[in-house]
Amino acid sequence: EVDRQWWKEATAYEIYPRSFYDSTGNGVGDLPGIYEKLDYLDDLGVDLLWLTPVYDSPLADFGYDIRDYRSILPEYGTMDDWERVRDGLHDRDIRLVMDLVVNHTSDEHTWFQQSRREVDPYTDYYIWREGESGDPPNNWESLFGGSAWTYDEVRGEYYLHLFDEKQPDLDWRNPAVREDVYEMMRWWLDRDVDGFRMDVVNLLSKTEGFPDGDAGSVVTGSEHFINGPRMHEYLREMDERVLSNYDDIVTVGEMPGVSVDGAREYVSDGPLDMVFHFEHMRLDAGEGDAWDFRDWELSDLKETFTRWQTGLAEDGWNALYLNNHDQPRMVSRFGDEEYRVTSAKLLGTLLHTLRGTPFVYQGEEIGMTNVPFESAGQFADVETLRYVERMLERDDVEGFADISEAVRYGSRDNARTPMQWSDEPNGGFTTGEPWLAVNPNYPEVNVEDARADPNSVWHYYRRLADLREEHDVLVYGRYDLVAPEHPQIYSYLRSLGDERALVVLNFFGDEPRFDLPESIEYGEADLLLANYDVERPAPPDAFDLRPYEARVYRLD
Ligand code: ISL
Repeated sequence: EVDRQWWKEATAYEIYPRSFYDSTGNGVGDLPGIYEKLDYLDDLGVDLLWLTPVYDSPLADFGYDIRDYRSILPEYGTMDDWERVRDGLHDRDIRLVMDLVVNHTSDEHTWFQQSRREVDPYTDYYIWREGESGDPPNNWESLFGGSAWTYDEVRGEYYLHLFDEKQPDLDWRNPAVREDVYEMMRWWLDRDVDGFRMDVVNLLSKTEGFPDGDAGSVVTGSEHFINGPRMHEYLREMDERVLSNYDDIVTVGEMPGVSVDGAREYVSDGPLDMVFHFEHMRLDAGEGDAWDFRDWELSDLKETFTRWQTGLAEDGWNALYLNNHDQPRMVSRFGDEEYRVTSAKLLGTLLHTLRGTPFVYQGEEIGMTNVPFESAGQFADVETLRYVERMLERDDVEGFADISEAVRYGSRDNARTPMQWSDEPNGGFTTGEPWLAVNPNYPEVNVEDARADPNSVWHYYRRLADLREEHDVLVYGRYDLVAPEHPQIYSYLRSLGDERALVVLNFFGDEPRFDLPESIEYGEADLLLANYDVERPAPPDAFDLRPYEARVYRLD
């Protein structure tokens, strides 16, 4: 029996508003800009839009540092503009999910301003501790590097921030904090929001007593703040007090450091429908810090996806993504810029034919790539800037050149350069100076050209969205890995009743042979989609694949 849900069938799209479309010429994307592009989203086949933060913010982390949860950043527009976007989406049957960032606020939020002055009831809204003889209370590190504690002159104590020092962590142990958050969530849900993407939601609870963390983990202290002791209690309470009172909404929890067993627990016990995990984002992680990269292996990639596909087969549901506003562009990471269009289609095929809800990140649908950054001055992202700053202070680092390779590959700014709409100056994103320079490849990589070319990544994504609508097996079918040992090909079979779909993906630039295992029997085979021309397709029993070739067959 299939547990049908609209959000399982949806194709989701993530917008990073600052970089989507600028309607005013000030170089910054905005809500009226999104409004102008609603038909674009509809044409692409989007059913669910995740909007990253548009709330009032001093922009230390470009909106993930919220100053006021109930107002829109003037640069992005007004509440009326937001309502127009919401209504325009709903008119097109596209649901709207907002970003819920409640592990921390901005230090400019009135809660923090009053907390640091010990004004009740805000005194205990954040996590304040005295230092240890002039040092921070413990050795915990921020996910952006450096100590997770900053001394506040006003209060004369340290406060905890798992991200930037301008993002103090709320104290979720305080019932008044939780009640304020719940009230804010109701405020948005009463304005017809269709759900939330919950930012780092498994970081809300910290080990009581704030003990030192084990040295040697990627982020020191993380065993004390990832999936902490009261996580399930908080989420159950949030469900009771807020989410269970609204029908038909969807919730996605972003969870660094969550395992598949952990994710299954979260989604079967509490308000979360799906989880964004990070295991496939660690496939190219080295042994060192977050900026230590190595080549990923196809065997690890298959193993990781397969574990999540089977681990959430009975309970739970995968939220699928290959890149987002925090990650390098997927073509540059898991594909091949030399085969930009073909490998973008290959990865798109993976994203849309695994079991789960695919989340497309703006620009992915035209195969946008990483950026050829040349100097430290070209970055805007706080995580990148802090890392560069820390590294340049070290004696063994002479200059940017020593770290440029890692930074160029891993910086979140790769994902944040403006959307490339056309071959006009600045990719048609703005008539002014863009807040972050446009990728210089915009004359070749842009929406206008992609829409005019029937063989583009854009049209392929459009077909992938249709394919999931036409074939239930691609949404609900079970997943079985095929030819597990193949060194170049990732293949799997999806099955639902008598319906079966076979996916064959060549992840490399050479031309390997695929042999269908004899155990998979069928009468007729029908080629549903491929990223190359396949003339008179032969049955998929045995064939040679071209570089980065992807095929999806229906088997009867
Ligand atoms: O971006 C990362 C790796 O480069 C992650 O460590 C990231 O910080 C983590 O995925 C959490 O991300 C979310 O919360 C952050 C914010 O900066 C990110 O943009 C957001 O997606 C803090 O709110």
